[in-house]
Amino acid sequence: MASAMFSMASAKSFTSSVARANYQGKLCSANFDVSSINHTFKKKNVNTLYRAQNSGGVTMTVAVNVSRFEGVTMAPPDPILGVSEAFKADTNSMKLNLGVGAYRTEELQPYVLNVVKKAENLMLERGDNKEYLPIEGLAAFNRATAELLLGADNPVIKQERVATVQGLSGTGSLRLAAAFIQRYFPDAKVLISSPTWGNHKNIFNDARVPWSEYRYYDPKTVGLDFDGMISDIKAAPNGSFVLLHGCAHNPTGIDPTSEQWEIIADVIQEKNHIPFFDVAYQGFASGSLDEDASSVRLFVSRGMELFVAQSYSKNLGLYAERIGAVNVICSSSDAAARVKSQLKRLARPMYSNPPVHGARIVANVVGDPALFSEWKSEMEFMAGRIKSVRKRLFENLSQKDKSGKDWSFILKQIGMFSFTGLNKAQSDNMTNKWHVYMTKDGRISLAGLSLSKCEYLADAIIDSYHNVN
Ligand code: KET
Repeated sequence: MASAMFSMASAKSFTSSVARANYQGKLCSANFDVSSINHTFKKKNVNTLYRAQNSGGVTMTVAVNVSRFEGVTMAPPDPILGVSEAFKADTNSMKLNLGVGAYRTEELQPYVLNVVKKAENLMLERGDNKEYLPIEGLAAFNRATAELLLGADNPVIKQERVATVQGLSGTGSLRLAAAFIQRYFPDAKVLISSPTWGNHKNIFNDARVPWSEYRYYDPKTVGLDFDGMISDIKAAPNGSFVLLHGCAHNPTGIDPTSEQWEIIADVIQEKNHIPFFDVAYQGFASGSLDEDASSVRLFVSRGMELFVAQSYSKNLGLYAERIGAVNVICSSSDAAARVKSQLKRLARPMYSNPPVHGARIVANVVGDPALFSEWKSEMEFMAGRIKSVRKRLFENLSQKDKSGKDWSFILKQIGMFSFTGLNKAQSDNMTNKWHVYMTKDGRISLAGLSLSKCEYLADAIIDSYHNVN
């Protein structure tokens, strides 16, 4: 017992005794020598108070400094965001952070888009206020985000069949949709790809939505296990939710072809499943906003009802603004109105209403033709830089690795990441020996790599691949 506190001034005169402590919810006895006690009498420090009858006829009140949180275990570091924490603590000058999917410049510095700065200046000039937003978010943002996703001319927008609610970026939007599923489809499960972005499982677990996996990645071909995917989606109970990455699948960087998307849509329709798209990289896969939304638009054009969670972390670099949206495309405007009302009802006790700053930035950029076209060029530039380091890494690996291993899978993958195929021990070697920080599933973020570091990274990968089992 490290310390104990007496709650009454006269306690100083006590010299002995037995205190009772409430430890992990149970009463237990503890013997201690009062002379060793830290005499702290401030009431605010007292967290466990007991009145003990002293045999000498004096009543004392003893406080024992045992935390109520003894039963709380230490959570492991987050598999993705924890990597950045470890990176910060490393003092080696060669260190590289390829963990989190966050865009860096060629100088490996964070990047604030010019269009974001321009939009922020406009907001300052206008003197926009900081009043609460409505629960569903900023109307101009909700309109802009649905149009960006579906295309401004999409009939479902004109027919008011889209329930859009501003969310706390991609994660918060997924979480809100998961809460909706839990409330209105309590018997349904969600199918998620194997592998997937690490946080998907946490989101559905916390929302108490059961999930299972469908095959997606085939390590033998380092490509899509399309047959496995289709048969797992077919085998799931009718009316399941199928979580799909709209583009730039994380972590594999492998997307279905447009022919394969058609077949996936066929099977989902046959099974009466509900597609649930996670669109976190629109514009980042191909450099084109429209092309990267084509998977979602295909399902919509077939008249299906579906969920889409959107994020502006990557494509507008608004990571810390937490701006995104949930869109539910419904078969009637009446259903959309009801769904929206219930999404609002779920949001209100969770976070009340969303933050305004990022929403205004998106609305300003998308709503102004000049800023919109500048954004597209900046996005193309960012996507282009990632493609150029992807190519350079492939060239360095192919030149340096004399084993004849085919590294061309790196060129076939798209988006921010490369799924290297390195296992956990090999990924540990990348970090421990080479100071290359990455997730333990073998994913590297090419958005955190510069052309000048490709050679060093190739050496690290070759060493880890060939010398570690
Ligand atoms: N979906 C996917 C597929 C995704 O990769 C991310 C983020 C998100 C949603 C959520 O992003 P948000 O900032 O909440 O809009 N992925 C990167 C960052 C993270 O793990 O939070 C990553 O994989 O590195």
